Amino acid sequence: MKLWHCQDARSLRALWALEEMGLPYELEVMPFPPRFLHAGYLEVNPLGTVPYFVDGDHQLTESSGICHYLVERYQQYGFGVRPEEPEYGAYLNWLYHSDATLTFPQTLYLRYTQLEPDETKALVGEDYKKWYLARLRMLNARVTDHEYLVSGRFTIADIACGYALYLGENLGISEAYKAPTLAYLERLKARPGFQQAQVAQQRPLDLRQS
Ligand SMILES: N[C@@H](CCC(=O)N[C@@H](CS)C(=O)NCC(=O)O)C(=O)O
Repeated sequence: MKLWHCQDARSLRALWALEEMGLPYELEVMPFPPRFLHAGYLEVNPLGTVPYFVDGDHQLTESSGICHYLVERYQQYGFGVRPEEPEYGAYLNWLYHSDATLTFPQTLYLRYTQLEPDETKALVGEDYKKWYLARLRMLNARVTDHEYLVSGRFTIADIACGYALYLGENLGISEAYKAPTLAYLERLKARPGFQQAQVAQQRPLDLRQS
C-alpha cells in the first residue's frame, strides 16, 4: 500500500487510519500543492490532489473513502461499523458528512482568504467560514453526550470528522468551536494513532516504510 500525502492535508485522514490500524504502508510526503511543486505528480494522479492511494489494482483519491476501504478490505471492524449494527446508517452518514458537508466550506475559506486573497474573495471566504461553523451544529450536539460519534467506540467516522475539526484549528477558526466540540477534538488528538501519524509525516523518506 502506498499513500501520497502533504503535511496536514486531507490525506492525514488516511495516514491516521493506517497508524490506528497498524497496517504496513509506504508514504510519500510532498510539498503543497503537489501538482505544481512535486515534479511528475500529475502522471501519478491526474487530479493533482492528495490523498492518492494505491493498494494492488485499487486506486483511491477520496480521504474518507480510503478509511472506509481499509476497514472493509482488511476487516478492521474495530474501527468500523458492520451493516448489521444499529448505528450503521449513522456511521456512513458521518463518513460522508466529514468531507462533503464539513471540509468543503473549509477549503473555500482557505482558498479565498489565504491562497488567493483579494478583497472580494476574502468576503466570500469569510462567508464560507460562517457556513462551516454553522454546519458543526450536528456534531456538537452528538459529542455533547457521547465520547465518540457512533457505536460507543472510536471509529473512522471520528477520524474523518475529527480531521475537519483539526483543519479548522490549523486555519485559526477553532476559537469559535463550542466546548463539547473542543473537548472532543482534544480527545482525538491525544490518541497514540493521531500522534504516530504526526511523527510519520515528519519522518525522512527512508524511515517511513513499515
Ligand atoms: N474530496 C477529496 C478532496 C481532495 C483534495 O481536494 N485535496 C486537497 C488537499 S486538502 C488538494 O490536494 N488540493 C490541491 C489542489 O487542488 O491542487 C478528499 O476528501 O480527499
